[in-house]
Amino acid sequence: MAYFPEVAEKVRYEGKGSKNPLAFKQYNPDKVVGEKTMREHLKFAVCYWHTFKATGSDPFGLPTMVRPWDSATDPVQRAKDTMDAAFEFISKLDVDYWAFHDRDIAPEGENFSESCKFLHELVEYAEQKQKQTGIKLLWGTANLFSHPRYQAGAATNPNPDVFAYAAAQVKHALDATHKLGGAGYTFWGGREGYDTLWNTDMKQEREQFAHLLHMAVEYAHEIGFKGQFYIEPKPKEPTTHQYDSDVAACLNFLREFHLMDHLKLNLETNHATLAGHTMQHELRAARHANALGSVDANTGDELIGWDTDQFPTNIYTTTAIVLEILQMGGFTTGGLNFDAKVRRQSHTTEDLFYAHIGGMDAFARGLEIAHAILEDGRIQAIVDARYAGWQGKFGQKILHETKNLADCEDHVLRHGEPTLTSGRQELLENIINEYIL
Ligand code: XLS
Ligand code: NI
Ligand code: NI
Repeated sequence: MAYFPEVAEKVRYEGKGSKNPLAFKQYNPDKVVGEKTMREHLKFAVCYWHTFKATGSDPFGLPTMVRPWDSATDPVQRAKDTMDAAFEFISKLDVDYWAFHDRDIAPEGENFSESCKFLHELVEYAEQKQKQTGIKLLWGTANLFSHPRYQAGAATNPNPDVFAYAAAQVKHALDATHKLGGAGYTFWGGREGYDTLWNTDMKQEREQFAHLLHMAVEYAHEIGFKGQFYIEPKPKEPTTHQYDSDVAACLNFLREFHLMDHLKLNLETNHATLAGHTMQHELRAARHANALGSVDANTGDELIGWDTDQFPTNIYTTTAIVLEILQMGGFTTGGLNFDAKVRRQSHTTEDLFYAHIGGMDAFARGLEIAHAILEDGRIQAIVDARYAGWQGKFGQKILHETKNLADCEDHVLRHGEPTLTSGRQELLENIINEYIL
C-alpha cells in the first residue's frame, strides 16, 4: 500500500523556474559543487520522531495530523506500518539517511523485557527496509525523557534505579544502532538538568551523567560499534536548565570528565537560538575545538521562544551553516538531519514533502553560496587584513617571545595612541548579499 500517493516515484530536480510544488528548485543531487556532489556534501537525513510520529498536539490542543499508518490497533503492527510509511517517504524524497529514537520505532511494552522484544523485532524489520532501499542510518538514540519514570531525569536521576533503567535502555539502543550500521549515536539531555536548584544536587547529577557516557563508550567498544558518539546541546525545555546547555558548556563538561576523545557535538539551530547564540557561533565554537560532528537542521520562531523545530528556509542561516561545514572539510560521520516538524495546521501528508523539499532547497542554495564565498575569498581577505598586525613583527613578538606588561608599556610609550581601523560590518553584509541576491 502506498501512504504517499501524491508522489508517484521520486521527487525530482526541475530547476529554478519550475512551479511544481513537489519538485526541487535548487537541490540537484548530482550537481558537483567543488569536489563533491550536493548529495555528498549535504547528507540529508529524515528524522523519524517528528515526521512520522508527531501528532500535532500542543499544550492547548489535541492531535491534528492525518497519518494513515497510525490506525492499526496492535501496537507492533502500527509500528511496522509506520516503518513502511517512513521508508516509502524517505525513498520518494530521495534522501539517503534516517535517524530515530528506540521508542519511535517500537512501542514500550508491559515491562522492560517486552519493550526490548518489540525493539528487536522492529530493528530486524528496519534492517530489511534498509537493504531494500539503500537508505542508511545517520544516528540512533534512546528516548530517555518521555516516560514518567524519567520525570526527574535519566542518567541524572536522584534514584539509582532510574539510572540503571536508562543505562539498560542505552545498551539496547546501542545494539540497535550497531545492528543497523549507524554512523553515529546521539545523546540529547532531555531531562538531564533541573527544574529547580532547591531540590537538586548538581555536582552529583553531572557526575552521574558523565558516568553513563563512559559506560556507553565502554559498551560500544565491547560490541565493536565504531560509530561516532554525539552530545546535543540545548539550554532548557523541558527542564529549566539542561547541563549540556550550549557548545561551551558541553565542551567544558566533556573536558572535565575526560570524554573529549569519545564524543563530538550534534548541533541544532533552534537550540543555539534558545541558548542566546547564533547557530554560526555554536558551529564555530565546536569546529575550533575539533568537536563539530553533525547538525540537526531546523529553525526556531523568533517571536515564540520555544523549541518550535521548524523547517529551515532562511538562506542566510543555511549559508552560514554550510560555510562552517565546508571550513571543517565537510561531514565525515555526520549529516544534516531534519529535526523539524510541520506546523499543527499542516496536517496532510503532502505537507511533509513541502517541508522537506523547502529545507533541502534552502541548504542546496546555501551550499552554492558558501562555496562561492570561499572560492572568491574576499570576505576572508577582509578578516585577514583585520588581524594582520598579529602576523607582523610586534604581534608575533607578543605571542611567541616573553613579552611582559612592562614591554607593552614601553611599546605604548614609543608608539602612542593605536590607529583605529574600521570593522567593515556593513561592507561584509553587503558582500554576503551580493552572493545571495
Ligand atoms: C529535542 C532534541 C531531540 C534530539 C534527539 O529538542 O532536538 O529531538 O535531537 O533526542
Ligand atoms: Ni535535535
Ligand atoms: Ni530541538
